[in-house]
This record gives sequence, structure tokens and C-alpha cells, in this order.
Amino acid sequence: MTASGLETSWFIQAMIKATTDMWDKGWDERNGGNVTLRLLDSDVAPYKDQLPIKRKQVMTQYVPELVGQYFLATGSGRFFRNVQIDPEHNIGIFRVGADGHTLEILWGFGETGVPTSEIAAHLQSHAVRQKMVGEKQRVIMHCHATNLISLTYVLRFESANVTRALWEGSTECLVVFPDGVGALEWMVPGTDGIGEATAELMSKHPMVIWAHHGVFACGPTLDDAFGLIDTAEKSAEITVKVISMGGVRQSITTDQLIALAERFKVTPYAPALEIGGWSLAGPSKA
Ligand code: 2HA
Ligand code: ZN
Repeated sequence: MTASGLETSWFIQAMIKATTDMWDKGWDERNGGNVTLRLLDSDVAPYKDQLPIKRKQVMTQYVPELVGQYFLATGSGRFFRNVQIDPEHNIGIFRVGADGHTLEILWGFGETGVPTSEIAAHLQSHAVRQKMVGEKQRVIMHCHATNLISLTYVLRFESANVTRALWEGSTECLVVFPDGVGALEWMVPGTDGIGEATAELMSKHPMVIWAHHGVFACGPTLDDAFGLIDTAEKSAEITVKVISMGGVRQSITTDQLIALAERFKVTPYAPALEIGGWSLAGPSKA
């Protein structure tokens, strides 16, 4: 296989870098994780002759808001560690068809592959974030960041509490994600239901933690979404270590969080300030 012009495009190269970095971070074992990047008409214009409709995939959901939009996505069942070796097999480009319900596969995903199994959560989240921030919304990123998942087994699993724990876990967190994180109870992955619930939380938070599964983040660029997860995961790692060392003896206070928000001119997610601290879940019922 020779690298086509398309494979030298900024967007394929950026997706290779993002998925390779995510693999290197240990966030995406086997086929874990998925990423979608919305492409602009100006991105695809130079490659139009390489993007005929190869086949179609009918979805169970409707996303009329996204009709005509192009997305570069990781493939269902594909491994992030292989994207750099064979992009055309492991990632691909599709357009949302005129019925808002059919994906027109234009390039990649191998001979018979389709976009990520979490397409519902991706497209519904794109639609919600586009409504909020418009053109700037371009990336949804999902992965299995180890320490964020670990915390879902011990923290009282509510958005304000998880946000507060992450803000206290590292000073930069409140500045990087003042809108906090959403906490989504365990649900069956790959369903329209988890897609709807994720998108609903994405209307308040740029990141959603899926209990015992992983994290979803959004952003204007792959770097932004990656940076959000990286920052939260670093804080989660510190918090896991703190809990493992016997628990918190001292931490960042509410007044200090407020001072931080004032200095960096951000408005923090109020419920996470108001609770005054974070706590572990009650004793196991087992
Ligand atoms: O792509 O991560 O949530 C595999 C997954 C499903
Ligand atoms: Zn997953």
C-alpha cells in the first residue's frame, strides 16, 4: 500500500499522532477507545476525487443537526496501536447522509469496516456541543484512562464530588476544566442510551466519566481533547496515590479554589465549590 495524498493530509497525520500518543499513554488497550474529528469542507476539498461513497451504514439513531458533515473516525474493533502502521484499515472518513440516519463511508475502515461502536455517543455529543459553541466543536475523544477509571470504584460518584476530587488533585485542573466533569453511572457501552446520557452531561461539562469504563472529552482540536483527558488523568493518578498512602491530610481549600478562579478569570462549576470537599463512597455492600 502506498501512502495516498490523503494520508499526508494534516488531519490523517493528526489522528495518527493522537491515537499513537493515546496508545503510548496506556489509555487504549486492544480496541479500547475511539476518536472522531469533524472535517471542514475546506479540509476535504483538495481530496474530493479520493472520496467517492464506498458503502453506507444505517444507524439506529437520527442526527439531523449533523447532515452533510464529514468526520474522520477510528474504526470499530480496530486497535489504536495499529493506526500508525495502516491508517486506511484502522481509521476512515464518513459523511452524515441527507436523512440524518445513514453514514456514507468515503474512505478507509478497510474493505468492510465501519466507524467506532460508540458512534451514538460521539455524534450526539458533537450535536450538543455544536449547539453550545458552534463551529469550534470538532473533536470527541473516548479512552480507558486507568486512574480515572480506578477512582470510579471508590469516589462518591456524583458530578460535583468527582469534579471536586479532580480539582483538588492538581492545581491546574480548575483552570483547565472549570465546568467540571460529569459522572455517568455504569451503562451498556455502544448503545443509543449511553449516547443520549453522555450528550446530556456534555451540555454542562467538557468531560464525562463513565463508571468502571472510561472518559469522554470534547474540544476544538485533538490537542485540546487530549489535553483535557491528560490533565484529569494526571490528577486522578495523584488522587489514587493519595488514597493509597492512607488518604488526604491536607488539600486545596475552597477559598484557594476561588482565588485560583479569580486569578485565571474562569467561572467554576458551582456545585463542586459548594460541597466544600470530596468524599469516598459509603462502605461496600458486599
Ligand atoms: O471502542 O472503547 O467503549 C471500544 C470501546 C467501547
Ligand atoms: Zn470504551
